[in-house]
Amino acid sequence: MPSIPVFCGKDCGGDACPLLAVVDEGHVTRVVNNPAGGKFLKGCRRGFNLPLEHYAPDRILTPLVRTGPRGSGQFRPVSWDEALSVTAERLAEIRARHGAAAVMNCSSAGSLGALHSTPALSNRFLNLFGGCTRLTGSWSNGAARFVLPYLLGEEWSVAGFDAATMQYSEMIILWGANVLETRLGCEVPQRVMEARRRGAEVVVIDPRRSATAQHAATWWIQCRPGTDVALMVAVLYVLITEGHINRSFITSHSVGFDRLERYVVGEDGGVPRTPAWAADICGVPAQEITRFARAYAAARPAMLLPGYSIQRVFAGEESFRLTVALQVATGNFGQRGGSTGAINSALPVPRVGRLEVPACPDQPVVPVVRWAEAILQGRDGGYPSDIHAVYLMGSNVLNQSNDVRKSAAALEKVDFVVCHEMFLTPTARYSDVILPVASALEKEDIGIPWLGNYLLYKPQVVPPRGQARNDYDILCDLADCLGFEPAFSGGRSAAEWIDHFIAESEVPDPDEFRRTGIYLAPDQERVGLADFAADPWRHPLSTDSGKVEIASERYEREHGFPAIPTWQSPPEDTRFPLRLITPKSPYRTHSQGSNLPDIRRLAPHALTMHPDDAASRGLADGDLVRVHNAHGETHIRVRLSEEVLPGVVCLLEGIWTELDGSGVDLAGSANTLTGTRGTAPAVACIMHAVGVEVERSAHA
Ligand SMILES: Nc1nc2c(c(=O)[nH]1)N[C@H]1C(S)=C(S)[C@@H](COP(=O)(O)OP(=O)(O)OC[C@H]3O[C@@H](n4cnc5c(=O)[nH]c(N)nc54)[C@H](O)[C@@H]3O)O[C@H]1N2
Ligand SMILES: Nc1nc2c(c(=O)[nH]1)N[C@H]1C(S)=C(S)[C@@H](COP(=O)(O)OP(=O)(O)OC[C@H]3O[C@@H](n4cnc5c(=O)[nH]c(N)nc54)[C@H](O)[C@@H]3O)O[C@H]1N2
Ligand SMILES: [Mo]
Repeated sequence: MPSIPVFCGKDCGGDACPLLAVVDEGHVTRVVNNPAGGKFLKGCRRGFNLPLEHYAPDRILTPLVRTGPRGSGQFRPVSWDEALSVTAERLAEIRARHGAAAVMNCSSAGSLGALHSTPALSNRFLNLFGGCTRLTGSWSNGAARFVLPYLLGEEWSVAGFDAATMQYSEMIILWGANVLETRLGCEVPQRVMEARRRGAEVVVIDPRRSATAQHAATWWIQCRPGTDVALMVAVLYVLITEGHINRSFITSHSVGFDRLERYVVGEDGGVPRTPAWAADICGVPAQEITRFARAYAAARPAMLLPGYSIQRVFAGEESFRLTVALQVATGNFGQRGGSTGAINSALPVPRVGRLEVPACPDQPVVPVVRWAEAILQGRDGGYPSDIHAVYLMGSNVLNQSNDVRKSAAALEKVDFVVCHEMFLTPTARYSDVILPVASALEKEDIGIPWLGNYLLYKPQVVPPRGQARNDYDILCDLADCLGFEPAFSGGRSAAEWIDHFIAESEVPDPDEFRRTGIYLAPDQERVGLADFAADPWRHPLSTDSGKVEIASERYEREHGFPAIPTWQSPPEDTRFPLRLITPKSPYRTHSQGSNLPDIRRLAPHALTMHPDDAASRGLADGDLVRVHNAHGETHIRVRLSEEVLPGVVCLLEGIWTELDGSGVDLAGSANTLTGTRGTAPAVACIMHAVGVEVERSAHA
């Protein structure tokens, strides 16, 4: 049976995993690891489950036009001609009446690759259309991205590391990073497990016994959600007061550590931020904090790998300022087997062509977490435009962004919504036109990894089902209706673009690349900012001082927040004392697969709660509960487990919302409970450590 190289191309932290599709008489029977990826580059169950998605009986196979009210799910099948001409007419009409900025691009990363990238395709299309209102920031790491340039200058974007360098680490600290399940690169799980086998200390800091805490950790530190900053400050306290910090490295590589030091030891007029101080906040015993700080100081080198979870909380900006400060203080910054403590996936990828997005000057922008508010409030509410249409490609925005009810109201308000989708998602139900898209197995592309120095190739494995088409071809036809097809396509078909991208790449043998499905660049052991670490005079950073700005005057000046990172107590609301976390499921990329019974069966959806919290509320395992706060409410079964700390409840993100007539969710969808305020000053989303209360559901 032929085996054909393939990858998912999804936004799942490893969107380029080398896989093989096994095809029997035109049918994909299995997806397995591609041996050309070697011992360390491996796929996960989401990739192996691609056929479930591809062959799903509920895939949308014809264009649809809405017939019932938004959200009702009532549509009629139409021809491609009709769907495209309706879409082009409505968009042109709105542009003529209100200007191109009246269209908001709410696309997301449903598909990634050199060509079939929903973010790049949608921006290219809408910029040529005349512009649109664009969303800025990131669901993923908005707070980290916002703050890191102040510490590291432009070099924040090359401060990651190659996973192969984990072989040199004596200690690996996975701080809010569940790398075995929540992927951050397809090589990391194998490298962490190898490090553990060879005797490295693997410290996992997570309020929940994640798979990584269970299988990879040699030491699991259970910290209350949203309190990592306090823990980091107390670790610094031990390092400073016990003389474990590397003063010469700090002096040669950073500025402002002295200010942070004064804060930590309490010479700023505050209390000394001792382990006992932190223990009260984060629930980690003081002795354990001290023990961890000493072990961290003794390990040479120590790699600190922060997950994004620790910055998707109140004052999330502060956590990545401190992970960097910790790696500088211990001299692990920029060392092989160490890390900068910044975003781990920030390193260049091999040279390859990609679809370009033409610039669009003076484009109105809105922080991603505020997209719905910008629609609901418009110019009168201080937003830059009044939105009349929403364009959606590769996005389940209603489900995946904060405050589902607000998102639904926003999609109800606008005049026109169009989406490119495979499934009738909660977002698609609010669309006027749905354009059916090809699956990952149905399109040729080049895969560009989040983390790693390699490229992948996949041909079209099978032809599209029904009338599905790839996003690129759809947009070419839509651009044709609107009169800018030549500019959009550049005169190339999808296949011609791929040829062109490979010709522009550093891949030495294109035939070999197409045959094996993978190109590994020569250097697999890159260490971000190693040059600067080795010689800060010859390789200064682009910050004002040329060094890491542990204290940033510029940050203080521009945003009015302290120049050094500090612990900021989150607002407390005694009505909602439990802290909700909403991490990723190992079986889904965000909401993808929520509709597939075979995937649902693998892990029945439930709210995880500590037995003590259940006992004090009179709840038993399996009870239907009402989880609620000021943003909304959801009804879901409760699962009792000591996996989570007392005071913490966990609801995996991504389950499709099912709103009843009064806006109550009956499916356990996480974002019915999250708000749109965001962090300050970054305005990044808050999706962990959210206050909620739980009680028995009246629906039971
Ligand atoms: N399986 C799977 N993997 C994915 C994705 C997916 O959808 N599915 N999505 C990808 C994408 S787009 C992104 S941006 C990344 C996101 O990666 P992250 O944001 O890092 O992922 P999460 O799963 O939210 O959280 C990781 C771990 O942190 C823990 N955690 C939650 N809150 C806190 C806290 O306050 N402190 C500490 N110390 N730990 C906390 C959670 O219990 C979880 O085990 O993941 C990528 N990987
Ligand atoms: N509560 C909570 N919410 C979260 C998070 C969290 O940790 N907790 N994580 C956040 C993060 S990090 C992220 S990145 C966002 C992700 O938010 P989204 O990107 O909106 O999430 P997905 O559910 O992956 O939605 C992608 C959609 O694209 C569709 N799709 C798949 N392939 C294609 C294709 O080839 N073309 C097109 N046009 N569509 C395709 C899928 O069917 C799916 O509906 O969610 C955020 N939301
Ligand atoms: Mo993300």
